[in-house]
Amino acid sequence: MLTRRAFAVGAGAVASATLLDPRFGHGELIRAAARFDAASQNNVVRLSVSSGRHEFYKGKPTRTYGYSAPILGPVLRLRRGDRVEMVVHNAIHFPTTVHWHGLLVPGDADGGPQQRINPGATWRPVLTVDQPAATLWYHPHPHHDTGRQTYLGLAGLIIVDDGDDRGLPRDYGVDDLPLIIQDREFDLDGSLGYDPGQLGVVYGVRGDTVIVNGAIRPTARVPAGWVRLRLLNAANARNFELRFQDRRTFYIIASDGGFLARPVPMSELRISAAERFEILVDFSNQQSVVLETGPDRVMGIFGTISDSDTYEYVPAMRFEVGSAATFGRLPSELVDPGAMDPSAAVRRRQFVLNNGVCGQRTWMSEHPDIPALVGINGQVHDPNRIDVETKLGTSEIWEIVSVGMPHPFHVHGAMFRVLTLDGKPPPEHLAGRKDVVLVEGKAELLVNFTRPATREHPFMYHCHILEHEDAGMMGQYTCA
Ligand SMILES: [Cu+2]
Repeated sequence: MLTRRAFAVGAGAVASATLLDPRFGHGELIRAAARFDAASQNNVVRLSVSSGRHEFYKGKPTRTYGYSAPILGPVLRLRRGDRVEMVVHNAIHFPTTVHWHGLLVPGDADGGPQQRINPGATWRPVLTVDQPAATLWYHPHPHHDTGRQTYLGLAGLIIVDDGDDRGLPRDYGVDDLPLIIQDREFDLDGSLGYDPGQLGVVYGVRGDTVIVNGAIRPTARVPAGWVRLRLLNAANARNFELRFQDRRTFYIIASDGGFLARPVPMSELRISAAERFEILVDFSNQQSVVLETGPDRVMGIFGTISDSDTYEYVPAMRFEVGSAATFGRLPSELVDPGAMDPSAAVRRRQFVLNNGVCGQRTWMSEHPDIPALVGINGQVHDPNRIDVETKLGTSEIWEIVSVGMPHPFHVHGAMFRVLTLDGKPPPEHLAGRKDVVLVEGKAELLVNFTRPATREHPFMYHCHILEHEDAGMMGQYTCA
């Protein structure tokens, strides 16, 4: 019988995380991933947006933000079919919002910039969970302050469980591990500050240190069998290029919106800002292995990840393998994604994502401190302007064009399928249901509108480089 035990071991897993190298900080791998099982709390989940202190480097605590934690937040497990009341209290000194990224809920529950939670206030949306199993996340979305609040620690994972585990690993904290991957730049005293500067606004804020679940180069102990990793890129801007140091093959089983048609073998995976992938990794050879990331290739010299400005790969974390195998089988099929039918689209729209590099046309940013030059279709975000009106229950083809540099494009309140990337069909691991995609040149997306949004509470679409979003590379749409 399947029991809650599968999701009840998060706390115990803290002890299993160990240190790779004391110079590189703590190995508190699972600390940030304590889990709230909504159903076990009568589907009332309380989150406190709070400030705290966290030691990325031992003995050098720094100011951070977290959801009911010093940094990051609990993994929220929600069950399909449930109605979950979220009770979100803002205990920091700045207005915030909480956006349920990838969760298909109406605009008035989505947590966009309109759902401002002032300091001391509490927001109580009720979320009706009705979508296939998927790995989603939550993060702040306030006007002009999303980059800073996320950088200082606000992000957490959501697991939607639809009751069919498809025989996949699901022993949370043991063979089913969430990995929230980010990059940060620390001062010499181990402190974390957020100061985008002009370069950070143009290219997005990047750091030379990879953190996983809020820890620098942590270690996870895993059983000698197949292990499921739920990867989230929660960086402000960086695309990670992930591979195992021994170049082993792993299998992508799910992307943003849920399972792929079948496991897709790969040995290197690019994961863009806000994207999620679930992968299966075989540890049955019992060899310890390092997960590493390369430079952000699409960013040229601005994409290096090590402090020596090289194009080398750097370690993100390490896996140590125990002896007990738990799960021993790779499924051949996962889910039928259904056919894509672009001919059903009721209209086509184009969105040109501009930023001011490479001699592009410039205009004033909405951001008071930033003379930056970003927008969509020549306009910076205006909260009083509805950019697009869609019809509930229809599909549209959205053509996204990146100018100046590649942009990860995200749509709230809807899932899409990628029809083409630069005129070609997408690779298999990008062919499932998604809510964010890195657009290097041009992409065509078939967007399916299934949730309503009013003029008072519209859905957003935007670049998920948070400094671009804060500076106005964002629009909003209604759905009725
Ligand atoms: Cu962008």
